[in-house]
Amino acid sequence: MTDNTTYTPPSVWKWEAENGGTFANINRPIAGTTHNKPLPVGKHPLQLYSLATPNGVKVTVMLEELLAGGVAGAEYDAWLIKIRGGDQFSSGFVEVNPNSKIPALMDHSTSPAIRVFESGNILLYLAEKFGRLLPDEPAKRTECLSWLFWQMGSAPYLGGGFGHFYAYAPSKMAYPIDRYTMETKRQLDVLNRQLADQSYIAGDEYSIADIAIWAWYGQLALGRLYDAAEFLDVTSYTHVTRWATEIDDRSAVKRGRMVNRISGAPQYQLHERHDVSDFDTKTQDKIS
Ligand SMILES: N[C@@H](CCC(=O)N[C@@H](CS)C(=O)NCC(=O)O)C(=O)O
Repeated sequence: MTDNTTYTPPSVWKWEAENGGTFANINRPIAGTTHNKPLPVGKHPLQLYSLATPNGVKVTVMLEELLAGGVAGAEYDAWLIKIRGGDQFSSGFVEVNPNSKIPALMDHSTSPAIRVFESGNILLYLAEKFGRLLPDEPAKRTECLSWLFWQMGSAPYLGGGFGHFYAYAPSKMAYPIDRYTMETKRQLDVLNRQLADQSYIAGDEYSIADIAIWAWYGQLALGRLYDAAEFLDVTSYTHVTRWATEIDDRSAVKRGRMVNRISGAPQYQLHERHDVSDFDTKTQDKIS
């Protein structure tokens, strides 16, 4: 295996604003704000600032699951953050998440309001706040959290590694694609073995571990990420496919996937969600 370009790193790396590839225009080696703009605040206690990427979908699925389970306190406003336009670098967004990544949540039901960032922590925060989707019993709770943290540690190899080099890099390079394909397939095999003789990731109960892992690996198995289903032979992971399909059929998951979505079929794009009726009246097919 050879690559046709080689690179000798300089003694000190310097930022060249455009390094090529998708997202090159928003990648920066510095943190902080690029412009002053406060975030909007709606009528509900929970204010979500997000986009329907896998990390964003985790939170909207969680909120829709809570609402479907009768938790009225989980009503939320979901505001759209267009990351390709740099909304994550506004002063308002950086106040909620100094890391400038979606999703970010404000809980205004407390005084002072609480900011929550990192999708895994948002799931944990909501699960603890409302006493749902996280088992109480210590062994089961720890198993669930082990898998939640597994997802947070593993998905960067799938998204930032495999997805970046397979789908977004300006040219296809064998070395990183092989490296991250190997790891992605290993991760799918970890999940496949885990799901071989139990219904859900952390046992027999649907939990935040399923929500987090489904958003990445479930959607990968369903052929929705990076146009890579055939390349990764995702259907060979039969237990993952069974589990992914079952979760995909949940009505809260169908709703959660629509929130803050700005691509795909217009009837499944709900750019902002401020009320449950928005699913019927404010999708892009109805308002554009
Ligand atoms: N570990 C973070 C990752 C969040 C993340 O990577 N968000 C991406 C979209 S999926 C983002 O906001 N990217 C914007 C940027 O990199 O500037 C989480 O799980 O919340």
